[in-house]
Amino acid sequence: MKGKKLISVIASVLLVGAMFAGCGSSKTATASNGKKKIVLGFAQVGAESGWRTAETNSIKEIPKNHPNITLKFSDAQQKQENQIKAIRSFIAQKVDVIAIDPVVETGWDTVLKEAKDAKIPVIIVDRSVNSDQSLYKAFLGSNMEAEGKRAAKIVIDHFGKDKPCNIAEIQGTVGSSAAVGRQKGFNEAIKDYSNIKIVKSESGDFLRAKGKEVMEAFLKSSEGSKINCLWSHNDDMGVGAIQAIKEAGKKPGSDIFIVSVDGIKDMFKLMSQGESNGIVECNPLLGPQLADTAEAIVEGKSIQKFVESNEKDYLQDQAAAELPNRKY
Ligand code: GYE
Repeated sequence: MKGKKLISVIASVLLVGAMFAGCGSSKTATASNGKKKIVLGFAQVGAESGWRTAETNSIKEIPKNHPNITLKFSDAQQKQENQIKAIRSFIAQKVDVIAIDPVVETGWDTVLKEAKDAKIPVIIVDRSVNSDQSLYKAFLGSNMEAEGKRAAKIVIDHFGKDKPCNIAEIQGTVGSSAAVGRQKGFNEAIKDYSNIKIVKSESGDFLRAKGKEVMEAFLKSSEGSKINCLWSHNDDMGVGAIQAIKEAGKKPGSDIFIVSVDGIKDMFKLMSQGESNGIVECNPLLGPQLADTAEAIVEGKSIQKFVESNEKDYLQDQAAAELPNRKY
């Protein structure tokens, strides 16, 4: 009896060992918090804006609150080829989950298929891809088109149906879902207002310095003197443009009505000083959601495919009260 029991114990130990051996190293172990150990590779866009820094910080916080998660972080400096390289290296390292914040919408099919073939689940974060939805497990982020519509509503509420509104648009990174979606949503919302026109439009690549340069050129152009509204796809470019407006001897927030997206402290500060008019918030604090989703996938739990962020809009008279609450 005793001998048989011992043999069956040894057999089950061997069996369990064999089962784990097939699962790859990090999946075998449990962390101090009792959860499965996960290696998460995150392919970040770059460090182009205050929003991006806030998102990076939020994601880098993950291992503090989830000791079972090890983060491998890569910064692509706004170049898709660098992101693809990072993803391939995560695949080679056999990470458990890959998260991608894709700089542009197109060109991901091949590398997403490579991850799928390697049986590594992918989560798309913040910006979307236009690849087949079967190539990733979930998308966490904002509805960019809705953000464009929300920005347009602030402009429409101010100018109405009669006041002439000549808009200078500073676009984000060309081909990024954030720029494509925001532009589409905004243009759709203003199309029935013949008084509201986009007179200038150019990309500032979501960068503060480029936003300033682009606005300087707009103001110097032949349409410069009629611009009375600025629609900036992000706050940083708006902050740069405000500088250019002041240097051109105009008053931002009154001579030129200003709306931008993100909700960074710097823009709230300017708005509380009367130098901007509306902020469409876009939530960069995606770390906690990303961690929960990665865990759920690894544990085989069912997850929501599209998780949209919760966001608000702010007008000038709300800026001072909101400023101390801003987390980024
Ligand atoms: O608005 C901008 C950043 O993808 C939502 O990227 C993000 C955008 C954000 O550079 O500031």
